[in-house]
Amino acid sequence: MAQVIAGELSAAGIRFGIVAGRFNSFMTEHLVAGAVDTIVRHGGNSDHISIMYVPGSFEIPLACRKLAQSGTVDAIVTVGAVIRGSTSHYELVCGQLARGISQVALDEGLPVTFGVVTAENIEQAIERSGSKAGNKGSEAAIAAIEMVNLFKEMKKVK
Ligand code: INI
Repeated sequence: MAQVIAGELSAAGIRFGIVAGRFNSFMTEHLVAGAVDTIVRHGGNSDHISIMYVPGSFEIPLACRKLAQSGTVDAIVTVGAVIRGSTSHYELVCGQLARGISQVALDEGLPVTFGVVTAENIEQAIERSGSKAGNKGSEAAIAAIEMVNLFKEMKKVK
C-alpha cells in the first residue's frame, strides 16, 4: 500500500521568520498581519515569530539567507508588493526575488514561502493583500506550516 506523507496544519512549536519589504507598505503591513494572524490561529506562539523588515522586495532574498543561517527559525515567510504600474524594473525585481528565495530554500534546507503580491496595478495589489482576492501573507504562512510538518512526517517514515 502506498505511503502518503503530508504535513498537518498545526503551527505549535514552530519558529517562524517573516521577511517583509517596506516598499508599498500600505499593502505589506496587511500581508504581515495576515501571516501573523494565520500562524497564531493555527496554534503558533507570537513570541516565536521574528519579523525582519527590508527596504523592498529586491532585498528579501539576502535577508532570508542571513535569517536562515542564524539557525533561529524553522521556516521563513516572505511578504512584499511589487506593482508593475509603478516601476520600470518590475520584471527584474520579481525575477530576482523568486530566484533568490528558491535558492535560499534549496541551499539552506528550510521552507521559504512566497507571500509577495505581484500585481499589474494598485487595485489588484490591494485585492491580494487582505480584501476580495485573499491575503498572500496568510497563504504563504499556511504553506510554511505545512512544509515544516511535512519534513517532520518524513523523518518518521521507516
Ligand atoms: N520594491 C518593491 O517591493 N515593490 C515595488 O513595486 C518596487 N518598485 O516599484 O520599484 C520596489 N522597488 C524597490 C526595490 O525592491 C529595491 O528596494 C530598490 O531597488 C533598492 O535596491
